[in-house]
Amino acid sequence: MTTIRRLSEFTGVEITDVDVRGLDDAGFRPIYEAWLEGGVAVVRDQELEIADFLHYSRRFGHVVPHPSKSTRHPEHADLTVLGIDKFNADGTLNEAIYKRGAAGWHTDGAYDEEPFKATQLYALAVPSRGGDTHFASMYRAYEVLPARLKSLLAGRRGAFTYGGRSKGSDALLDPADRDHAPALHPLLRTHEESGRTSLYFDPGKINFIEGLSPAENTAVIEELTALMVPDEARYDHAWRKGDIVIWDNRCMVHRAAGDYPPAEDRIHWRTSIKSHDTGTRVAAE
Ligand SMILES: O=C(O)CCC(=O)C(=O)O
Ligand SMILES: [Fe+2]
Repeated sequence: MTTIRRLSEFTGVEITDVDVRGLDDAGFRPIYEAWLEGGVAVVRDQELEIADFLHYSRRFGHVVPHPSKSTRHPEHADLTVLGIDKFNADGTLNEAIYKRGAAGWHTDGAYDEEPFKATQLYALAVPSRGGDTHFASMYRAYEVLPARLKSLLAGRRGAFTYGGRSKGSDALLDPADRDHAPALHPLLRTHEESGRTSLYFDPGKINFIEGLSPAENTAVIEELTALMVPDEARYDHAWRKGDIVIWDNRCMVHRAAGDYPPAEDRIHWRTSIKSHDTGTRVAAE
């Protein structure tokens, strides 16, 4: 009998006593509903082959190839492999691989007109210490946002690109896939399934907020970066081998801790999931 419990007040649910390979629609429904409610769902103790993981991922939406072609699985374009090829030919650590997702709080795919609905990871190898993934509810961020910022952001869109305002942060993209026009998204976002409002902000991908002067932009982006994650909105996930973790990019932010011993393996399969079958803009060559 599937067991579901909350992991923290605002973020995360844990699901145990289930084998996702054998789920029918009735068995999946409570998992999906708990995920919508908690924003992050952790399913423990799974033993999956690639086909099982892809099949289970497709229950949440359309699995699409991620624009970072260099880290796709060679036989399955829909699958990214995180944490392999971590060392360069000269033995130095490849920081873009090791620190992937660790530059700061972010939401996956904000650079796309249709950002990823969800991202799902499956843990194949877990280091002896460190390597957590941190999550935070942007519903909660919105709730406690100062009224001044709520009214400033209401009706405004942010302009997002893969590399944002800093140079070099698109190192995992092929050169031809860089420099796309920004995608515009409302900064206060209504979730299409829950109907709830969240903050939608990504400090590493935002370029500017519509209608603000350059000085106001810098000030507001810095202020949002500083306050977007209230302590109580967080859930830090300590990985166990066999965990499946899925997060809702529409209302959650996350980051990798990026702090595990580099000589150890930390390997995940990852799927990137959209609501609609549009593919990713930069991947649609
Ligand atoms: O490896 C992690 O903990 C998260 C990496 C990340 O940000 C992602 O896969 O989107
Ligand atoms: Fe990410």
